[in-house]
Amino acid sequence: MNESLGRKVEDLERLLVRADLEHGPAALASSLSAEDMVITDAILRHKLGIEIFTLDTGRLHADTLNVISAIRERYGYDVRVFRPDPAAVAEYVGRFGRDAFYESVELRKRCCHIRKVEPLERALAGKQAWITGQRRDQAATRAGLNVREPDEARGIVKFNPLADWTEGEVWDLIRERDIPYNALHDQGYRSIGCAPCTRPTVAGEDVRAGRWWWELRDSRECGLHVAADGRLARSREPA
Ligand code: ADX
Ligand code: SF4
Repeated sequence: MNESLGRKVEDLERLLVRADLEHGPAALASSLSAEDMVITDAILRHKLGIEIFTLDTGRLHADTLNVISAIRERYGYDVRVFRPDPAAVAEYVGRFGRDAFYESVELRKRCCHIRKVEPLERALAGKQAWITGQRRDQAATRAGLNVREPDEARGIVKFNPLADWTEGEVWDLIRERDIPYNALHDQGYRSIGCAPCTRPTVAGEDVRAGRWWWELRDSRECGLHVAADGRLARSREPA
């Protein structure tokens, strides 16, 4: 491993230990994609007390769900799975149609709210800190991301330990440590969300070009990382 990546890995591990000891109970929100697997590996190889959960929206690819078994096989750890409220899903599907998210940004955000945002609230209940795999260079909306930021809406701390990592560094570590990963990444998927809202990207496109690709760039966030009052949760604390 080159020196610069080695230093980033040390920083990552140090930050996770701190999140566990000083900000626990803490949890990693894992979408089961490459970035989250780098963090998962660091948590589980050091047997930290950080919980790892995923939000199973009911619309994920089978390959994404297979990562849960891969984690169990490799590390003997059962990822905690949160699912949407079945009554809320049934109401949306009955009123608007299962795939109504293609019709408008409003209906798309409503679907994300039911399938991701509300389950996230349940997943974070009782937690003092949460950890994400977001990186600054994933999107213009993430350029201001800090490694540590206050989650003001919830009154807890949010850590984005890979904020300054590049996509290449994520993959270098995955190869170096033979970390399990979502098979879709080998089929051109660089950022992976729900199956009907994610497509592979082609050369020259940006990392998140395959997410909600039918929408304008600025609306392409699912609401997990937006403050409750609708503002983007921006950092005010230094790293
Ligand atoms: S997002 O718009 O779907 O949130 P992205 O896929 O880039 O964007 O994910 C960014 C981070 O949000 C992930 O690293 C992870 O921490 C969290 N996240 C996204 N989707 C999920 C999910 N289904 N379950 C748990 N965490 C998730
Ligand atoms: Fe619904 Fe698509 Fe959002 Fe998944 S990403 S919750 S399917 S709108």
